[in-house]
Amino acid sequence: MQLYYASASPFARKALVTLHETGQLDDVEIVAATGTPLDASQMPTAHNPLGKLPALSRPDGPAIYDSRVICRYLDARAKAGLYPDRSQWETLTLEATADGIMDAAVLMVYEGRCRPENLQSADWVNGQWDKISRALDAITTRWMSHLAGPMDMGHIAIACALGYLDFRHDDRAWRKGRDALDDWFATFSQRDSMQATRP
Ligand SMILES: N[C@@H](CCC(=O)N[C@@H](CS)C(=O)NCC(=O)O)C(=O)O
Repeated sequence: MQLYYASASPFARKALVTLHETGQLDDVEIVAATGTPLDASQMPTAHNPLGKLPALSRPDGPAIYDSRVICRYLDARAKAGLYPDRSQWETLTLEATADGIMDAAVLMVYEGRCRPENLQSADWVNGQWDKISRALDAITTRWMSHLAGPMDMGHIAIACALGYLDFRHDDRAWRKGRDALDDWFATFSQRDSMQATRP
């Protein structure tokens, strides 16, 4: 298999952390790719027509994409149990929350990087941050007991989302007033899979 990957992509990191955690690293070649909505020339568009990372090519079927699909596939392939039956909908909702944080955080970066300065909107960027902020508050009020339980895909996704906030939006100080989430992230970040995939 080949994983199309960029170390700065939190979505690609989700896939790579999942490979680490499920013991499948040796089954995959990591292929570096890069791009933005303005330039897909170095993106694996033959494998993902959307021109986004990650994408995974497989010997036993067509390439698959979207980190949620790839992580679910890798979990099923290794029978790793990262989407436990007893909490399937919670796990998927937590993963969706993390992906939404990443989407908003990536759009904030693209606004500054891909749009001409005179067309950039501070209100729009702040609106993206408001989504992130509400999601972080929801995690601290609703999801800490889930995060305290056995690791599932929700844990991996949230950790990759928080890692991206540190990487790209450190100035927004997401930890302020969210001590429990900060503590959880500090502990989760010690895992080999997280250390090996730091952006
Ligand atoms: N929903 C997708 C989002 C993937 C995504 O947005 N990846 C970014 C990198 S962080 C990308 O490839 N951006 C290029 C673009 O939007 O053209 C997933 O979960 O894989």
